[in-house]
Amino acid sequence: KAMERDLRVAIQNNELEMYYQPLIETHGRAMQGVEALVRWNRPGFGMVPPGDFIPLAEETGLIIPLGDWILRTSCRQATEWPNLFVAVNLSPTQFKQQDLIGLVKQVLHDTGLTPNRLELEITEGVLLEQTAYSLMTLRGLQELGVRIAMDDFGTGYSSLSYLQMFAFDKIKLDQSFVQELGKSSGATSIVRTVLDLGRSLGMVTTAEGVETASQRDYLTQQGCNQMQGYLFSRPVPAAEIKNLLLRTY
Ligand code: G
Ligand code: G
Ligand code: MN
Ligand code: NA
Repeated sequence: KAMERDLRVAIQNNELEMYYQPLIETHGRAMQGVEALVRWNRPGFGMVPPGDFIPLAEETGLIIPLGDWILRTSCRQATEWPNLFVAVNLSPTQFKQQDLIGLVKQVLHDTGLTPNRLELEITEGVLLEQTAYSLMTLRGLQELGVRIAMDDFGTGYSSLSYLQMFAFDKIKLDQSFVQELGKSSGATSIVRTVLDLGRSLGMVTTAEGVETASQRDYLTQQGCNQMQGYLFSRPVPAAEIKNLLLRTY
């Protein structure tokens, strides 16, 4: 397929770029970290969203070199923002790749990023099979000093049992619940309950997809630790993060 060929070339030719979206600490309303989100400026096509090419990269195995590039680039760029952490998404194939722990260790060493400034985001789909192996991998990453976030929390099938089994450092409440706040009492209860649950398990809670001041205010009132969404900032190129650091939210 043409897209597969082009993606292969793109990884070699630097057509990919990392964008970063601020994560805001609720009380101080200051940027505490960023989520790294990959973009592909495909010649002749313009910006291709990751939802279109990450699945292709997963199917073709290109996710391994692509994921390596994403992790390295994100860690290197994060060293320019001394007080921020960087959160990098790991796809299922990346999570299961040979010696992921060795790769993360090597990238931290090569870039000089302190381990406690790296967060890895995984979805529960990653954990569905090979539970023993997944547990070992998660523990090994945490032993490096890296934090693990459960992404898109609430959208999968077995979220609660995974929370019991795996000691995540953070849960990221999926944006679908945040966007229903104030519209459906069910979603409002779910948000409150997930935040309580995260807190009682000693996990940091983050809400994604915050778009309105009333969503922000409800999440603040419910003790959500961090927020992310268009209300604060869209994902931006690396060069723009320094300007956003001076802003209040
Ligand atoms: O950036 P955007 O909101 O369009 O991302 C769409 C989807 O692509 C999300 O599910 C996101 O997790 C995924 N995605 C974005 N960037 C990366 C990345 O660097 N690595 C992986 N594995 N997935 C990513
Ligand atoms: O699946 P994951 O959570 O990794 O991906 C985050 C996705 O959510 C990215 O595609 C990002 O661009 C998108 N996103 C971030 N903030 C908002 C928001 O406020 N509203 C919406 N609709 N999408 C958002
Ligand atoms: Mn994510
Ligand atoms: Na998410």
